[in-house]
This record gives sequence, structure tokens and C-alpha cells, in this order.
Amino acid sequence: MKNETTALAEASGLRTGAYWMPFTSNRYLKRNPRSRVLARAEGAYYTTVEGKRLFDCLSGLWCCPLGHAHPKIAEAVSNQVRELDYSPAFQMGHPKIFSLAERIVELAPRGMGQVFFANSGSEAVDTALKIAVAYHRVKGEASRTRLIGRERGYHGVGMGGISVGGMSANRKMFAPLTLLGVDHLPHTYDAAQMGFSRGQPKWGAHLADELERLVALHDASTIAAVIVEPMQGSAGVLVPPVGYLERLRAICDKHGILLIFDEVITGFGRLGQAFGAQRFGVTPDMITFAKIVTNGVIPMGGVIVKPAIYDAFMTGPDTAVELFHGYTYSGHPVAAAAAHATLDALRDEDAFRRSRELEPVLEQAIHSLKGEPGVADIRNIGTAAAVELEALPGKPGARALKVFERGIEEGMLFRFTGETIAVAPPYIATKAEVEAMVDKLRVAIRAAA
Ligand code: PXG
Ligand code: PLP
Repeated sequence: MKNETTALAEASGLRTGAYWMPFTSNRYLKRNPRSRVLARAEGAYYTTVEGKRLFDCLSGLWCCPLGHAHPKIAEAVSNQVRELDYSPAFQMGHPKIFSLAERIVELAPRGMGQVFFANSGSEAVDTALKIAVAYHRVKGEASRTRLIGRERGYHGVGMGGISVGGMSANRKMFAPLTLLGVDHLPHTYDAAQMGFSRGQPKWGAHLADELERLVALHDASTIAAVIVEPMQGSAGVLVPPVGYLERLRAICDKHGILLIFDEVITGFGRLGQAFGAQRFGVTPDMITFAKIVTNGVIPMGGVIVKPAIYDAFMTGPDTAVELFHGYTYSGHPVAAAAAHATLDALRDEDAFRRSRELEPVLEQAIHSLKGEPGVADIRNIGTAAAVELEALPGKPGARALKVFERGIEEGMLFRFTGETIAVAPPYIATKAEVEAMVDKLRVAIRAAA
């Protein structure tokens, strides 16, 4: 293993040109990569190539709540590489993926039955959308092809995901590639009604009735599915109003529309329960997941479906392929091993309970930032929170960037997008660490004023 000095020497000669970085201001970062290149990680902390230690305020990108270099996950991955490193995904299987599917169904809300594996949230979403449209077709309702997403939604970057997604920056460049026959529900955020609310806002359930308007406009016979994040993560922790998801569920039931919860962020304990579905007491027809299923160690995603959906495909001769869909790495053995070890650790470390215990700590701390310069709103649920900042006049995004950069100086790796700072600390974080994170955020916000 390299020591920090070697890593630093390498970093100073860092050649950054060939790597086109995702969702990154490439030119800005490459001009000054200081503190932007991570060398190692352990527990709730990263270390940069310069040797600076950073608290992992967003659990990686929402995906590493058990902390880094988890010994049991590392061991499981390393053993699996030697035991069975790859197994063809089509017409073949391996023991760990069958048992993993069983375990995920066990964790899911009652009434779910099967799991289809992919390698990311984006693939999971595109898979769910394809299953939705194909399901209606195998049921003899081939006219049900329309997909309904929501404004400000994020469903990854696949062609399906950007189509049902509701972030204009992610869509506008690719507009000709987005699916036809997609419509969007309004988002549920209204600063005047729910500014600085803690947990679920009381106002806004009626916005689910907009689905009735879309049904009236397009007719139910053309609509396959509605996809929403139970809590909108990427948009900056937009929490569903009390009663909203229940109403969406009821309207979908009334019209034979499938309801898909995109739980790529909310799955596996971020809201204190296995899934957001359980936290909110609403069971969708499909759940997409990724990220935390392997603690971020190996890519994996998937779709959990109700048995009625799976069963609808199981017709015709039993030698026929029922669903013409899958990825080379669907159910990858190393990812499956990482997922088993992650589920073991979530159980053995009582991680969902820890997430629940941190929720009031984070809530209390984060709302103490109200009144700090430029703080426009604060929202939280589970171990997720966002602070929305007022834009500096004529400089969109500049204030959040300043907060981010000052955060690094303070030993905190915050996540910024647009005017928002999001935090989602690891479940293994202590109360003191969560409070320190918010204290440093206060310092950074003041410095950026
Ligand atoms: N659905 C949801 C709800 C997501 O949050 C995806 C799909 C796509 O997953 P993949 O694995 O293809 O990236 C996501 C991903 C952020 C951030 O900072 C959020 C995501 C990814 C990276 C950063 O909010 N969400
Ligand atoms: N492109 C080509 C040329 C391929 O052969 C394949 C898979 O065989 C893919 C794309 C899809 O790759 P994946 O299955 O990893 O999504």
C-alpha cells in the first residue's frame, strides 16, 4: 500500500486531461484538483491524496452508510473473486443471487415477490419502465404505454430515466432522445407552505389529485405506470406531504396504473426502515433500488416486483424466454457477495435502528442553521437533510460552491448541486459527528455570505 507521501507526489504530477468526469465542472476541477482527489477511505472518513481527512457527509453519493473498508464486505468480495468471479447472467445462475433475491423480498414490504437485477439505479429504472409497458401488453392491454414521472424527479441518466425525470438540465440537451408519451405530475414543493418543515410537510396531499387530471386528459387506457421517488433525493430532499403517496396509490389502483417507487436513495434504511414504502406505509407495485444494497462497494441495482407482475409473464411454452431484457452483469456474483455481506452488516449492526436514532439528532442540528446568512430553506427526513441557499446575485451556484470548498477546509465533504447542500451521514456516524458536521456547515455558510 502506498504511503501518503507517495500518493501526494503522484498527485502533484496528476494528469487529469483524459478523464471526462461525470456531472462535474471538469475545467474548474482540473485547474485546481487540490483536495478533490481521494486516496483512501475508512469508516466515515475519506483521506485525500494530500493526506486531508474528510468526514463523509453524504455517505459517498448516498451509498455507503456502513462506512468504508468494512472488513466483512471486503472479505466477502475478496473471497468471491477467488470462488466464482463471473457467472453468465443468461440461462445460468449461481447460489448467492437466488438467495439474495429471497433476502431482498424479505426486507421489502409484504406483497412483493421477485427481483430483477441490474447494475445501477439508472438501469434499474429503465428496467422497471420496460417491465411496466411489457406487463400491460402481456395482459392484453397493449394501449397502456404512457409513463408518468414528476417534476424535479431524478431517475438516473438512461433514456427512460431522463424521460420520466423532471430536471430540465438533465433533459434539455437530449430532448430528441427522450421517450414520447411521457407526462409529469407537479412536484410537491412550495416554500411558502412548507418552508423549514421538519419531516413530512402537512400541506400538499392534494397535489396527488393532479394524477386524476392526467388520467382525464390521456385516458387511463393509455397509461402504464407512474414513477416517483418516495422522497426526492437529488432535488434536495423534497419530502412527500402527509397523505400524498397514499392518494397516488389510490388513484393508480382506481385506474389500473402501476405505481413504481424509485428507492435508489431511500432503500435500505435511509428513512429508518428498509424501504420508504414501509416508512410511509404505502406499497407500490415495483421498487427500484441500487446504491446501499452493496454499501456502494460493487455496483448493483434492481427492481422488486409484485408476484402478479412476474406471473403475468410466465405464460406460453416453458422453454420460451419470458422477458427479453437483461445485462451482462445482472446478478454479478461479486456484487451478490457484497450485497449479502451488506445485508448481514445492516442486520448485525442494527443499522436501521441507528439511522432512526440519528434522525432527531440530524433534525435538531440542521434546523439550527435557520437564520444563518443566505439560508433559504431547510428540509429533512430520516438521515437525509438539505439546506437551500439563496443564490448570490448574478452568480448561480457560486454560494454553494463556496460552502463546499470551505467545508473541505473544515474537514467535511459536503455535496452541492445548484443552490443546495445535501447531507446524508453514514448510519455508523455518532451523534457528536453529526453535530460537528452541522457546526462546520455553519462555519462554511457564514464564510460564503
Ligand atoms: N433513481 C434515483 C431516485 C436516484 O437518486 C438514480 C435513479 C440513478 O442511479 P445511478 O446508480 O445510475 O446513478 C439515482 C441516483 C446526488 C446524487 O448527489 C444522486 C444520485 C446519484 C449521484 C448523485 O443527489 N442518484
Ligand atoms: N454493446 C455491445 C456491442 C454488446 O455486445 C453488449 C452486450 O453483449 C452491450 C453493448 C451491452 O452490454 P451490457 O450487457 O454490459 O449492458
